[in-house]
Amino acid sequence: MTTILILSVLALVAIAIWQMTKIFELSQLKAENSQIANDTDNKNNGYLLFAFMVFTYLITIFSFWKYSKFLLPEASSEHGAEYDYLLFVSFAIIFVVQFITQFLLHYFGYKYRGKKENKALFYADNDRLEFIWTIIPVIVLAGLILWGLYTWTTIMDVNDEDDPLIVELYAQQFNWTARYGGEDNVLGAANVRMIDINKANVLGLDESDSYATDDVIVKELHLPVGRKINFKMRSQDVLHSAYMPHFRAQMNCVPGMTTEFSFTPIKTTDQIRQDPDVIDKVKRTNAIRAERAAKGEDNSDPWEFDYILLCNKICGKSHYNMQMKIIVETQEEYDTWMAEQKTFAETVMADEAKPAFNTPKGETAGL
Ligand SMILES: [Cu+2]
Repeated sequence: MTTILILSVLALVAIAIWQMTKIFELSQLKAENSQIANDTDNKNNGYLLFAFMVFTYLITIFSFWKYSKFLLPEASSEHGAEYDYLLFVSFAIIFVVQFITQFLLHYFGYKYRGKKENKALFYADNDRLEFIWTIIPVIVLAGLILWGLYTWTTIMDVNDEDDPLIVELYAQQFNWTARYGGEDNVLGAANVRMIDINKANVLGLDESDSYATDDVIVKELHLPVGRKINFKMRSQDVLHSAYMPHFRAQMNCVPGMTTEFSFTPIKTTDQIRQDPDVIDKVKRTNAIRAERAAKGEDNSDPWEFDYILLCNKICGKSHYNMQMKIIVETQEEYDTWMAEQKTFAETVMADEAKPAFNTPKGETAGL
């Protein structure tokens, strides 16, 4: 409310000054009152053009200096490095080209500003120039697109080579559930039509399918480092998007179909926590949280970095909070954790009173 008041006062003051200047101009009858720009006007505009260019360059440098820290840390998946390199090269080209073209645009605007004695030259076209400024972008863009397509097809080649771990990511408004294939690494059949809330069969697993009995349903995703993971995504209600930024992975979750994405995590959670960028981010976040704690506000307990699965499609009003923790650990740690989890047979199929999924330690199950 105060902001609106201040803004209205500022607007009124600006209008008052403008009106007073008008009155002042009208009272100066002898002053030149031409609407046609003279040499001085053109020169001033030329200088302003230069000033604007310097402003854009300075704000670019400022943004790099101030906001680079918000970029993601180094990729934690095998394909991530190439993805990042492609993005870096694209940005570098855009940056260099815009730096040069902005300079030329503003410099020529200044150099050929209006002058009384100047006459415009009639210059219809120049085939060679047009050829040059067409062929250079064509070559650069074709290179980037071909490289991008090659990277895309390599990343999106989801296959069963190298014994991948199969994990289902199940999206619904507004939470994620993950399912492992169990001992046989094969997911049992499932369909939204078979969801049985009374039995807490929340993923709609087919109880008669033998592959489903050893499936493990969890609310915290654990991945063994160095092993290829093949994700199979399903959605219960609307379009969601499984987004794992630190692994440079994203795939839409579409109701009625299964989508796939595959990657190999290369850094454990413990390792990424040692990354200088991550240490810095944790420090900054905890400084803010300490301030909040001092004021007695919420969200003030110290934060520890964790990989995260987010929803990246605006799927409803609690979309912002649709997330699941990801823990990347050694094969041994993963095996120990998996051994503690209950299978689908041990939960839903054995006892109707128990929930059909495992909950992280210290949390109680709820639907
Ligand atoms: Cu969502």
